[in-house]
Amino acid sequence: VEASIPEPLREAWRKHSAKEFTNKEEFEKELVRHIETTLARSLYNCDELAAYSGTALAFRDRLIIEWNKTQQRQTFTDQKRVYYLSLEFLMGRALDNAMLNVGMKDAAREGLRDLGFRIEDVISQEHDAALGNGGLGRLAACFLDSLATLNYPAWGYGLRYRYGIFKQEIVNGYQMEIPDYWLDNNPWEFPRHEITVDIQFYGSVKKYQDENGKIGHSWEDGEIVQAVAYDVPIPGYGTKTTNNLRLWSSKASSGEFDFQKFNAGDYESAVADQQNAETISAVLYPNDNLERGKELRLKQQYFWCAASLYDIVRRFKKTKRAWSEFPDQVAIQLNDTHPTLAIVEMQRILIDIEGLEWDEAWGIVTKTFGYTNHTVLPEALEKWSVPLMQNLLPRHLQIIYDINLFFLQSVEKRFPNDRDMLARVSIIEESHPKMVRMAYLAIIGSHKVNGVAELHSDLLKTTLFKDFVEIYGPDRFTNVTNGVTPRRWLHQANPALSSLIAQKLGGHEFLTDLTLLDKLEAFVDDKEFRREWAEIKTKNKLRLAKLIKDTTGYSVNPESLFDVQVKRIHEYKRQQLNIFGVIHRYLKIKGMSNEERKKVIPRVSIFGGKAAPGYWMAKSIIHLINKVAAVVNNDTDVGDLLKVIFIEDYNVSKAEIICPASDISEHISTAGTEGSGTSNMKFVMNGGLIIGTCDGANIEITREIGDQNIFLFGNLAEDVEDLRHRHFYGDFQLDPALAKVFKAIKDNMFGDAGDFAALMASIEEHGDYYLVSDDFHSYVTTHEMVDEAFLNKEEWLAKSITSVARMGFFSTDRVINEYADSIWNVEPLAVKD
Ligand code: 6GP
Repeated sequence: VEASIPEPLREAWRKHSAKEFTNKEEFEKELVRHIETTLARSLYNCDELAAYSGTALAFRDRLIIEWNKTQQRQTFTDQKRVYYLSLEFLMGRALDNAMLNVGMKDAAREGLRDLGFRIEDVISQEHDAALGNGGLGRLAACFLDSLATLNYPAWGYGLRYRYGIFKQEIVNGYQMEIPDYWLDNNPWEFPRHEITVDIQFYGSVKKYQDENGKIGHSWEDGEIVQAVAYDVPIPGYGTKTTNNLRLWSSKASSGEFDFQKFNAGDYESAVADQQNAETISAVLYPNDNLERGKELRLKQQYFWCAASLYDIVRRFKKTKRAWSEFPDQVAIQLNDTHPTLAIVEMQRILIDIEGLEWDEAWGIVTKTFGYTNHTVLPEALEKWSVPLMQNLLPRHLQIIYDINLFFLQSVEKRFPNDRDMLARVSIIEESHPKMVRMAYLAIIGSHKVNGVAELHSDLLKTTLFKDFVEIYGPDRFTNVTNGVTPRRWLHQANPALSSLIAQKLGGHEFLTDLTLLDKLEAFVDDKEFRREWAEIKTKNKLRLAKLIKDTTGYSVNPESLFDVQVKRIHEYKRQQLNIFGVIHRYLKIKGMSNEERKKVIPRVSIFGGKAAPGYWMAKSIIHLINKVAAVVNNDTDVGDLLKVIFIEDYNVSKAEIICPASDISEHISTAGTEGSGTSNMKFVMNGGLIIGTCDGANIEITREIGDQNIFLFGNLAEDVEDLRHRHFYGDFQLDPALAKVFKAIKDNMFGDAGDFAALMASIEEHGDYYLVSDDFHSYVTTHEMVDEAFLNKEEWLAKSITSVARMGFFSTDRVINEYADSIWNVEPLAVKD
């Protein structure tokens, strides 16, 4: 408040206060001004990149004006805010989204055209903001869009990685990882060099007695690293609300440490310290659904949690409210267990710094936090070694032990003499070394725990967190089925479809109330509508065919059935099942007579996705796909009947081209392994059908769109354990059709079979954990049904339209409203003009 301009002088300010451009003319003026002054370029020196930067800066001005007003409004009304803590925000590009959300894309298109630029070329200059791995990070990005669109007072908190997820190149069929330095020409962030927090690591804990004889703990010495805030404005669609995503960047503290070294003439080591500090926010860990327990990762987690909490607490303290009101003002959502240390840090702030008693503090903490689990895969569940934590965060480890002690005492009371139960639910796993089970800590420190689809949430309650359901009762555990934002995944990715729908429904209201799509069903039998629907799909397939040509050199026929599987490469997601299916198809075609070949539905099998750099099995799956592509695509005997494409460097902006272009997409994880899946929703929303297992949100998609509109196959989740058990005891027979596929691979049809030996052995010899063989027959016969159905164009179109009409449930607007009602207890803040 002390920095504000005195009231009598504010008139001068208001007279010149920044104004938004509101039409093409004003946009052009801003564009040219930014290019000439901010960028120091001229009309003789303005390429597409400069046009992009100028356009982005003009829109950034608009966003930041509304950002300022939104923040003032939220501070003034001072109602409860939501803080979404996520180590990943997979945002993709910002410009197109900003133009559509503020509703000025047409003005920009015309303004750019006046200067000789095509808006599509300008938009594609932008580097993706890829601060995430896959589903979990993209979900966070969709949430931010919905939070702003629905006018919730909400902040995202994350890390400002200098390197996002690596860029993938395919060299001789192998994945290579290239660092993704993305911060040059990034106009979307505002550095806040004045907003810094000192974060402590290492050191030791001293116990002391204050003047009243009360015991306290102080965390002393160690290293200090500074967190600097970078703010990214998040515009809502069709609203003035512009929320904030605050990303922390690490740098050496300017405190005594360095000065001592400088003064001692130790310049080099002072600079080395600085570099050391900067490594904390240097790089995103490239693992999806896999944890590696690296110390630097734990440092990232604490650094980001501590900085964010300091910020949240500072904002709360300005209101001068009693601590007991904290949970009425603040809801903090933990995106997976990555931010679980925030629970411990909050308890530390309250007891060590603010002087509250343990019980009162713990009551505040548990009312504040909610925890979302995204996976049941054991290899993804975080555990941190006790010695590592002891060294890095000595006071936090003590607090964790205390939390555990009080928790186990309460369990003991409820379940006397059940030692097994105590061992099972203890936050500390009694292994060598001992480990801190972060999911258990997150459950104990939160008032709500949710899974991300019905089946997933049920599995959490009946398997992973079963004991905790007994201890706390079922009410702490809930489900919030995922969604996607229709603004990016329908309107932005598929403008033609969005405008056809708007034409039929009389406007774009469906973009903020997706249930309105159901009105489309009335037009299913409308011949002209179907024709337009089909034409849009064809154009989208042509757009993808061009991307394929430009990036792989292969030509594909847009009349073919486009069959797409794009997502992180993981054994549980079973791209291996898909590529074995493709080989099966290839062998079948090779064995056909010319007459038989005439009946084959031409198909393009499209893959995309990154493997974690250390995940060998996933990398060999990518290798196999590329080897199969090289053989099949060059086999003139097969021609257009089958093409295999691996699109390298799958990312958000490629997804925007791929999703609208599929006829069918594959969501074929082993039943019970996929939390939800969200690309399944994107594909269906764009009129693609899906082939999938009864897993994750596929089940709820089926319920909504009807089982005649989806191709389901494979074993059910309830049978998986039994099958695995049987395999383990030797009861396993390789599916005969799959055996032929393996034979072809072993005969070196796709290059050196040795390269794929481990992949085949995992199925033939090592128990087929992901049930590839068990599901193979049902998978290939279901694909035959897909071919059959595709023959009947009219039926297919009816399925496509009906499915889109019934996808209203899968908007993140519905998701966010559910979190707001059942977990956060927050209200939107109405915006008046
Ligand atoms: C993913 C799940 O695998 C996916 O099924 C879900 O749709 C998505 O989260 C969003 O909820 N999980 C991750 O990406 C992950 O790394 C630790 O989980």
